[in-house]
Amino acid sequence: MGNNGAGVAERDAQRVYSALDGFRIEVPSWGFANTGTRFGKFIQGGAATTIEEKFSDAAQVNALTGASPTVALHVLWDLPHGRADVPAIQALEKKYGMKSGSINPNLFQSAEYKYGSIANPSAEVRGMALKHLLDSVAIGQALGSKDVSLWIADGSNYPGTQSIRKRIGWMEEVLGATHAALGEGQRMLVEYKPFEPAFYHTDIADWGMALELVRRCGPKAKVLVDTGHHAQATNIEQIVTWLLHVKELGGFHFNDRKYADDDLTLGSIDPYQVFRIFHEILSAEEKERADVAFMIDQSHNLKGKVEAMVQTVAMAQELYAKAALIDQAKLAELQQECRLVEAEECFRSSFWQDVRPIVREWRVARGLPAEPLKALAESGYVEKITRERESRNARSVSTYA
Ligand code: AOS
Ligand code: ZN
Ligand code: ZN
Ligand code: ZN
Repeated sequence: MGNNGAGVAERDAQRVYSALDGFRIEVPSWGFANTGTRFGKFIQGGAATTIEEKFSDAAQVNALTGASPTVALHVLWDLPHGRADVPAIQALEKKYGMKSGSINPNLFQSAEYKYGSIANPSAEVRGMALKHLLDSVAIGQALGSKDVSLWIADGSNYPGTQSIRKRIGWMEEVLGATHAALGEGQRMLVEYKPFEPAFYHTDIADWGMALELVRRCGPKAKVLVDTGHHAQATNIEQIVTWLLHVKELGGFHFNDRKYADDDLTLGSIDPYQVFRIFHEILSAEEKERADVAFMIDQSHNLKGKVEAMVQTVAMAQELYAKAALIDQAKLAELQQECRLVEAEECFRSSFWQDVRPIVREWRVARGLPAEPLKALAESGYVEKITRERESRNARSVSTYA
């Protein structure tokens, strides 16, 4: 019995170690910047206002968790001069020991995009959107980053005001031309979202539309699942399983939500859902899951930016470790024999197992702090950046007043 217990503990530790050794999750540059809601922006003394500060914060998260060596960049906010900024970004990569991750074009902020970007009725505006996409592809190429990650905010607010059908054709054209420009090893990820900013129809509203578009584009286009971009009660892990099955899952934007696209901390509302998604990924074939990019897309307007990001990565590691504990062979057998209650117990007992001791051991074994959040507090990093950045952030408050 005692031996058996030790054997189980050993097996669990092995599963967790190998899962966490391979676990990477990208942090978003915009997650360190001042953000708010449509009602206003709350300025934080320690928020990053320059690309260097974002790299510094991301590097801090990586140093504490060992899981986030890449930072997602936003073309307009981080590379306002486009390709000309590439050498500066490369210098920051070197200085902070980080790599540029996904490149995120911005097709939603310019006044020209009022009626859409790649689905705008105006050929001129669509041309402008395409040019921005091609610039983004070139930036990705120059930085050696793999993914150009597209979120298309296009849509309309009232029935009958736009031709949904024509807009499909326009999107196909622009996305096809973007795909054609992708270099060796580059991909484009297409994100869907049911509403917001558009409230009647969004041009890429769900995974069916995204899947059809990426299939028409070609092999380098894949679907991106943002966990906050579904109608309530949607079975997200089922969508994930389908996308894995048809080999079109490119990656994730992880976050949690209570109501809509709330962009809250991963697992803060429904950790069981994250566990279920991780389970589907871990039970897929190695080659199916190899190319799935994990990214965080969160916006913390009340929590401290760096603390929230460390908390998120640590949470992701714990939930991934829990999913890795599932006895896949045993579960398959129980499912096959339709032993329902036993199958459910096998599944959920891994969710309820406290993996924190093993994860802590893994962190120490890999030369990382046992408690990333505690280590952050002890490091004084947040106080230091707040001192350094406070006055600049205070000035940005006055521009909002
Ligand atoms: C918007 O709702 C999407 O989730 C975007 O992925 C994301 O917030 C954006 O790409 C940041 O530019
Ligand atoms: Zn997103
Ligand atoms: Zn989201
Ligand atoms: Zn979103």
